[in-house]
This record gives sequence, C-alpha cells and structure tokens, in this order.
Amino acid sequence: MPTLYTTALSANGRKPLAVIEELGLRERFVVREVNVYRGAGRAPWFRAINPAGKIPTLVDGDLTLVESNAIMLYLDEVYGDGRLSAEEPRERAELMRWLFWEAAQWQPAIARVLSPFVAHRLLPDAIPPPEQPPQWSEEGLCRLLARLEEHLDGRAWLVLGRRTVADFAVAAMMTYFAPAGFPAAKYPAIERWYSQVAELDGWSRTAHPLWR
Ligand SMILES: N[C@@H](CCC(=O)N[C@@H](CS)C(=O)NCC(=O)O)C(=O)O
Repeated sequence: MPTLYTTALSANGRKPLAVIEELGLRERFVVREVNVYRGAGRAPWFRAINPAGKIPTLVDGDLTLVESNAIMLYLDEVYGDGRLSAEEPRERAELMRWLFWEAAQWQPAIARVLSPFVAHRLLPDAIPPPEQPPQWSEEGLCRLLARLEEHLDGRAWLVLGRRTVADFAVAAMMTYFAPAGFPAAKYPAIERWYSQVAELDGWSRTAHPLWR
C-alpha cells in the first residue's frame, strides 16, 4: 500500500493528510507518524527512505515524493480523479500560482513571526517561551494578510470557485493561528474562508489537539 510518512503536528505534514481524508482514501494508505520534532526524522530507518529526514514523504511503489504541495497534487490526480486540482491549462496555472505563493511567500512570512511560539509549544521542556507574543503587525506578514483578505473578499474559495488543494496549502500554516492569537476580527474574509475550510472532512479530521 502507498505509505505517507508525516505528522499532523506540522502544517506541511497536515496537507497530504487533509487530501487523503477529503477524498475518503484513508483505508487505501498506510500513514506512519514521524515526529520530526522529537528526532524521528534522524532515525536510520527513516533516513533510508528520505535522506533529508523531512516530512511529509510519500512512498508509492517505486516513487518517493517529497514537498507537501507536490504530494497533494499527486494524491488528487492519481487517487482522486483531479477533483481538488485542475487539468485545463489556465485553471491549472491559477491553482499553481497559489501553491507557489504559499511556499515562497506566505509560509516564510508566517514562519518568521510564529516560529518561536510554535517551537515552544512543540517542545516546551527544551525550548523556552518567546520573550514576546507573536507580532501580527510585522510588515511583511501584514502585507500578505492584506493581500489575501482582499482576494478572499467576495470569494467562497481561494481559486476556481471550488475547494482545491490550494485551500489546504494556504490554510496549512493557519493551523497555528488560533492558539497564537491571530487577530481574526481584522480579517473577516480570511476568517470566513478559513471557517469554511475547517468544516471540510480534510481539515476537521486532521486537527491536532496541540493546536486547538
Ligand atoms: N517545503 C517542504 C518542507 C518540509 C519540511 O521542512 N518539513 C519539516 C516539518 S514542517 C521537517 O520535516 N523538518 C525536520 C527536519 O528538517 O529535520 C514541504 O512543503 O514539504
């Protein structure tokens, strides 16, 4: 059976789990918990599968695939008939644009602001609490939040007018938002869209208690 090595503790790790749940494919996959935050990524058995020691990693026959956004697309195209992605070139381009935006801009900006908070919550015994709460007013993050707010105003979903892997990609880092005190009232369109994502099977079934 195809095997996904991951942990729902991680935003990137949650993405392919969400697609598997959303497509109702859970019984067709082996999911192995690899808690990279507690050193499981360095275990020789896992390094033999992915020498970089990172999750998520999908093994499907002779294919070993890394990168969460690539794994989501693969799962949807191979196992989900493309329901959460797009085949038509313009639609596909629109979708890809958000996947690249997420990886190149959104995720790094959030990581800059939330990393100390997330690291402490993951390893409270080893990593001291941050000296200050997450700075939601940080310039780079604010710019991206404003951009996303504007885009989502009047749109039900991020792209193509339906749920896609792009919703899961952009929602992933928002896993940490509620416990980190995200000022949701300032961003009503983001909040409405995220609440809708949160109701999907893919999101509700993959929520880790640490981030509730
Ligand atoms: N861009 C990659 C990031 C993968 C990544 O860095 N995963 C982290 C968890 S979010 C990890 O495995 N870290 C363990 C390590 O670097 O040793 C993706 O989207 O899959």
